[in-house]
Amino acid sequence: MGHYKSNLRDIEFTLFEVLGSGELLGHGRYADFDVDTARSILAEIDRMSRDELAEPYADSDRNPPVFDPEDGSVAVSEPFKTSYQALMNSEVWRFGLPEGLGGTPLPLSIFWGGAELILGANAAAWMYSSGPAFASVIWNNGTETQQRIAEIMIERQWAATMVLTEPDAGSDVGAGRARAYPQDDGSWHIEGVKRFITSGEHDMSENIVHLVLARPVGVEGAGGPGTKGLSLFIVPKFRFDHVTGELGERNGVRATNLEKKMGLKVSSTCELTFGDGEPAAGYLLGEVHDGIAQMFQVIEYARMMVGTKAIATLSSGYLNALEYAKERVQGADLTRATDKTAPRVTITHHPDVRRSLMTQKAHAEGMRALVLYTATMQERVAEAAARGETDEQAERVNDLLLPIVKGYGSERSWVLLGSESLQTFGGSGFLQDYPLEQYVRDAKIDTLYEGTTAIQGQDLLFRKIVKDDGQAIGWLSQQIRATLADEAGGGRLKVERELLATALDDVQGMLGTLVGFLTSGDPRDVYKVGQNTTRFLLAAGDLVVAWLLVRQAAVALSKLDADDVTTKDTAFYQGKVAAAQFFTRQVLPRLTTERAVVDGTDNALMDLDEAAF
Ligand code: ST9
Ligand code: FAD
Repeated sequence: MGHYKSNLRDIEFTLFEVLGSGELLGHGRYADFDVDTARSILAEIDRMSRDELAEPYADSDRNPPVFDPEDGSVAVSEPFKTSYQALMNSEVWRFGLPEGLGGTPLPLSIFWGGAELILGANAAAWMYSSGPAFASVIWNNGTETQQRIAEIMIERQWAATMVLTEPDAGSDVGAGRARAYPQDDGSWHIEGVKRFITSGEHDMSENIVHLVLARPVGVEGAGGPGTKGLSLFIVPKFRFDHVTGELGERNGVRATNLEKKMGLKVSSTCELTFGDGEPAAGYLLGEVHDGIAQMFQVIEYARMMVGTKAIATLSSGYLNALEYAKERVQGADLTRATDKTAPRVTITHHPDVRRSLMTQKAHAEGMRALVLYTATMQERVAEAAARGETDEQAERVNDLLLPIVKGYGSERSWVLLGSESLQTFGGSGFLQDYPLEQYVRDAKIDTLYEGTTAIQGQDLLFRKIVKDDGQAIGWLSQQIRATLADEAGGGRLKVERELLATALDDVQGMLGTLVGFLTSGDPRDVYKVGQNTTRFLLAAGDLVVAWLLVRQAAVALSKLDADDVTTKDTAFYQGKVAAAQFFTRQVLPRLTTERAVVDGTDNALMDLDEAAF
């Protein structure tokens, strides 16, 4: 059995029984699909994920890619290559592409449901296989010639990367020093050193296309300070004929280091040096100097992906822990703890293990709902675009939720994987006999790349709430209030609704306090905000997850009321109700304390001499 334990039942429940993802199917762009087709696609992705994709998970951790400093090459292990090739051959990547580029339309909520399965089984394979997705960014933003490059990338299955970070420019992308020099033939020469580049070098595709942020030199109206002065360049590893795709000479971009990492080892993380003694030719994307906005199209997708990866890992961690707990016999039932002759029981009988398991279940399933709900916003945006319209509200709500998916999703997942999922195994969890220790190592990165949690917290508060004039969060609060007023589930969810109402008040109270600091007129009060952005991000995440769990519980209760519910479904739906009850009763009350902390914030921390730390 592979390491990966998927939860297709919960994905399908959330998509088709709660979010109504099936309603888009059977007409318009999705005339060829019905819910059964969608279910069979997910079932096939599930099978592939548990089999071919999960297969080399441990092996590729123990046998990570090997760097040859002589020629800057990176060799990936054979078992991983087989898995990667299975993913490429499955062509699931077509579901994410524009139709003009050979894409197969699929509602985005179903797409992200499938993505969870792949990311949970082998996230690195998904990352290496992102060439087609990157091609779609070139397709959407590029000139006609560059659109042909996008087609070539698909035809020849080229890999691709996103290249922002430099030794002195991590969170602060605008501090980047890489330069771009215009050439007479319309191309550019890139010079500089980038670091931490995922899939920056490997031997699984004949070419790698780097999307590189660099500052143009000597160009009027471009190349100023900060992120706005950055432009986005297409820089291939090998030059190529832009019509036929035939490879030409090696371009001057080389891997000059391969990082040795705590986890996610099979994903190569490279230092890339551009233009050191040989020109690194690049092409300005779309012939416009709009680099940071173009790169954020990639970043938004990647933040969704990272949050989904984290949550998928927690879900599999939980299901592994559950299986272990059902079999591990240790100790007597607590009611007979003093009776030394009492029969020994499986650890699922111990209240503390049950607390731990339900903590994992409620978070994993609630955060899955968060991912899929966010995807329905992206779906609305895409559907409107297909009609030649814009759905501004869905755009805003998606923007609001992305830092929660990424920031909250990764923080909660990584912490719970260590503190609860691994812990359930006792000392065995610390061993490589089980996947948990690798899950913990592989999931830690999710709080770091694509913007650290601190950056997600600031993004949420300053950009997605304050700059948005509170429009998206106002709309979301109304949705939560609608659930509070709703009778679904009847009196059986009365307590849960009351707890949810208190949590909503707490989060709104926190926000009110933070906005008060911002508008106090004292410039130093922004420090009080800065001390609380991560706290607020996590509180907002708890609130949204609780809301979605209560909605799920209401659906589950109505299903339980039906006459024809099977035994298996009864257990499933009871589990959904239990998760909502647990989360609202055991997690939400903490928000009242968090609110008190926010309200009581002063600047003592900022006044403290650094020497006192
Ligand atoms: C990394 C990769 O870590 C790790 C995993 C790699 C996996 C690879 C596989 C991924 C597959 C991807 C495939 C692509 C598929 C795509 C398909 C799509 C169809 N939202 O606030 P300002 C923009 S990579 C949108 O002043 P500062 C906006 O244009 C490294 N846009 O920022 C704005 O202008 P305006 C990741 C946003 O103070 C402009 O930026 N590194 C957003 O200059 C300036 O905004 C990081 O993530 C947003 N949320 O710079 C860096 N925010 O306001 C983290 C900004 O006029 N650091 N823009 O609209 C940050 O995010 C910083 O806050 C900062 C600050 C750099 C933005
Ligand atoms: P720093 O920015 O130096 O941050 C250090 C600490 O300070 C963090 O805790 C951070 O939260 C905090 N901090 C920094 N600034 C602020 C602030 N203004 N307010 C509050 N706190 C702050 N980059 C790419 O371009 N492409 C890739 O493909 C890619 N893949 C990666 C893969 C891996 C395995 C790793 C480790 C990194 C990757 N990165 C990639 C880089 C990644 O995005 C950065 O590491 C990340 O954005 C953080 O930058 P940094 O490491 O320089 O940390």
